[in-house]
Amino acid sequence: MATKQVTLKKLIPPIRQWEGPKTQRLVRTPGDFGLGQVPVEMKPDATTNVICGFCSTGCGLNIHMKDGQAVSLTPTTDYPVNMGMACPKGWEALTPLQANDRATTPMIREQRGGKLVATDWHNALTEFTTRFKRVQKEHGKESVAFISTGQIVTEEMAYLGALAKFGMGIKHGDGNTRQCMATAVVAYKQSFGFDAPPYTYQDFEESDVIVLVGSNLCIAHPIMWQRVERNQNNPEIIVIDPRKTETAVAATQHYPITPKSDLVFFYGLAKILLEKNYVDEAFLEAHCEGYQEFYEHIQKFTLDEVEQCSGITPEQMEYLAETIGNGQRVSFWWTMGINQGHEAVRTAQAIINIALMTGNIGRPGTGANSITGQCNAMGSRLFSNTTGLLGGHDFANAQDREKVADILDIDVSLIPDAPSMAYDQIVNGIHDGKIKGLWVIATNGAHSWIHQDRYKEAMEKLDYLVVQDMYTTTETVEYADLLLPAAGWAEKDGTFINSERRVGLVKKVAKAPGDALSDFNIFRLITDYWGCRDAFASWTSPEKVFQLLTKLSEGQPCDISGIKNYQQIDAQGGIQWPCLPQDVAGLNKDNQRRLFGDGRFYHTNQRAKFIFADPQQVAEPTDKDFSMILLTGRGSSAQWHTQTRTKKSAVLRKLYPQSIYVEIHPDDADDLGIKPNDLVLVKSRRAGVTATALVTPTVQRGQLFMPMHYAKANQLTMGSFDPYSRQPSYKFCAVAVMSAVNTSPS
Ligand SMILES: Nc1nc2c(c(=O)[nH]1)N[C@H]1C(S)=C(S)[C@@H](COP(=O)(O)OP(=O)(O)OC[C@H]3O[C@@H](n4cnc5c(=O)[nH]c(N)nc54)[C@H](O)[C@@H]3O)O[C@H]1N2
Ligand SMILES: Nc1nc2c(c(=O)[nH]1)N[C@H]1C(S)=C(S)[C@@H](COP(=O)(O)OP(=O)(O)OC[C@H]3O[C@@H](n4cnc5c(=O)[nH]c(N)nc54)[C@H](O)[C@@H]3O)O[C@H]1N2
Ligand code: SF4
Ligand SMILES: [Mo]
Repeated sequence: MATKQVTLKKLIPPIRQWEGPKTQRLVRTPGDFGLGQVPVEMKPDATTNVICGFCSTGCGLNIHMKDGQAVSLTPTTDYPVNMGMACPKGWEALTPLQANDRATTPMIREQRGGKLVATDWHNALTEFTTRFKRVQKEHGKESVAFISTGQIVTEEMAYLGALAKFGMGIKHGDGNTRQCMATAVVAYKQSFGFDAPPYTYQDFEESDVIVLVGSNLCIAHPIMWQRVERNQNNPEIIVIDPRKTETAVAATQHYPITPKSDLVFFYGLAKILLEKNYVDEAFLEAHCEGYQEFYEHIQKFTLDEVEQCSGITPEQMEYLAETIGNGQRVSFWWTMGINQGHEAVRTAQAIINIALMTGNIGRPGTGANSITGQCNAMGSRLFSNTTGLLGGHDFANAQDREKVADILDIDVSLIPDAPSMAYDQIVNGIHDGKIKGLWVIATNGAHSWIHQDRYKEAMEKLDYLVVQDMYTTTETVEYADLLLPAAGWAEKDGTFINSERRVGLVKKVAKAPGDALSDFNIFRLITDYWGCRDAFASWTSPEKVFQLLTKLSEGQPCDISGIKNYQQIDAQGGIQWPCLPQDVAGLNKDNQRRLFGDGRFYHTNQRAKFIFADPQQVAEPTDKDFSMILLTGRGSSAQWHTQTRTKKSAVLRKLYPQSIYVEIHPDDADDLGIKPNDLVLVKSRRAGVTATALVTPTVQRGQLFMPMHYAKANQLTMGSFDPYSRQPSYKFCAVAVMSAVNTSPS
């Protein structure tokens, strides 16, 4: 093993006090994991299909190898997701692997404020173990937590969640999927009885009416948008979004609603659908419950009230209702404009209710469809062992705990009997002194978490912070006491689950640089150093873990026990869940599956529930000092989140502005004396950020839009959360804007 030995200053407590394995060859070493080797079974000049590691669309990419190294890629033509298409990020996916800020060796910060210095894996993992164990000893086991991700393979996130909770005695762990999908998870569980997005992408092509709510598909899911474009039914495409986004421009109807008026809007819509007799009584009768109560609830949402609240006129609402009511196959899709709100779960359910009452579910071209975000958000929802127990199980359910303990061959007492604290509660826990140690894996919270300064203060308060990432320069790494260098996408094996529930394969086609290891192998090493190898005896390779996960899924709605190995997934072009053994024979005929074709939902009475509530005010309404609404979200198809990967590509960098900008309506700009490209100061109650003004009517008067890809955007946002999903409300806070022509950019 190549090691850069550094003289470690007195690390407290000294390494010899560590209570881990005591044998001579203590543990497996990175060399045991084939560090830097390409898989033996891959021919050195082969072309092989892997799933893209950016968004949840899950496109297939053909990787072309030369001398055992990935040299280029092209979108896979016969993959049922993308059919030969890819967006700019996909085309450039190999480039970020070559960046010169890749973490190539573990790094330790000997003192706060000092530099990270290179060390070897043995020192790093001894430190990891000693420090976290010490925190647990001094402050209780629950004082160490982890924050994970929707961007590593399912096998890795399952290993992480299991290792942390069953091996290290960590009770609290959450992921960046909290920022993203938590609302859809809770909405589906309550309405359908399980977290089950019902659609297949073919539905984009089979609808005659497509309703996109708070979703900028052209930018955020460009290849899903391509699927819409392939629709031969000349569909009505309806966009409900405060901004005239790229998607809204391409739509046939755009309803520019006032931000966060969705709940009133959809209740009002439900009322006119009812009045116009567009209700599918037979479906309600056979497959739903709670409709009568819902019927009474929506009576108070008159069209006048809808107009007052959302800005959409009664005539527009009638037209929308008629389009939906007359549609034969209407599909409803939502993303972050809904999930990231103060009453997000009830809003998502308001969309679900409309699909149910019009009978638009379970048939081709229909559905109440939450689009996921990250490449493996769906994997993390089912298998990360954070909010839910492995395999879509429930920590609080004794039978579920028994089942999981039995399959994993561990003592059931190792499984916590309650779900973990949510991300925001972990951050609060740090502020309150309850959480003292944090392990962050494949997420960059110091850029992406809401109310950033408060997050950064929390990082400073920790006794010990470990960050596991591909790069040395992320905003979160700046706070790390220890950096564990991770291999990235295409440098390791495993599976992702995409938005339409398709399990797809990721393969090692490139060597990770230096001593970087796959997250999977890092977890294996930690298993040894922590001293809990017995509980993980069968967790020896990603494929073995995958097989464990298929067993864990048995009997669940997400049952994938029909999938026996990776080769089957590869041969099939991905496999959607559920996939029971008896489904396998039919797979070749139709590689598309949607849920609820039989009208049976996952509640014990098999009925879908109507769930609703009275609308609530946003946490921070505008006032005279902060009179404008700040919206945030995706800026371009070439930028990915906190940009640790996409900014490494010269090609992608040409496709978006390099410095932070804010969209402002021309009339507001006029009133404020702001000209295009002027510097402006955007102020919220939390911070002031200088940005370039992009004067454009894509935003409405009184509203601003700032892309999340620039680190400062989240200095402005306010920590408000949906009460059920605890997902942050990134898409609303009150700000003021003023010219800052004479100030230099911040
Ligand atoms: N290029 C690119 N693609 C990505 C990502 C990326 O970073 N870059 N990230 C991926 C991830 S993880 C995710 S979660 C998805 C996100 O995908 P999207 O949700 O489509 O993207 P956003 O831009 O965050 O938000 C969508 C829209 O919500 C609107 N909106 C704001 N407030 C409201 C409101 O109150 N009501 C309604 N109806 N709409 C509102 C915004 O104007 C915005 O146009 O994208 C994925 N794809
Ligand atoms: N204002 C505002 N903020 C937002 C949003 C918004 O709309 N507005 N959207 C939110 C949403 S939906 C999301 S999903 C989050 C995303 O927020 P983050 O998860 O913080 O964003 P990423 O940049 O994707 O961070 C992923 C990190 O993992 C690292 N990484 C990549 N691959 C690997 C790997 O294989 N192993 C390891 N160990 N590390 C790896 C990357 O280098 C990067 O540092 O942002 C949220 N923040
Ligand atoms: S649409 Fe998403 S999955 Fe497809 S190539 Fe682009 S980033 Fe990758
Ligand atoms: Mo997301």
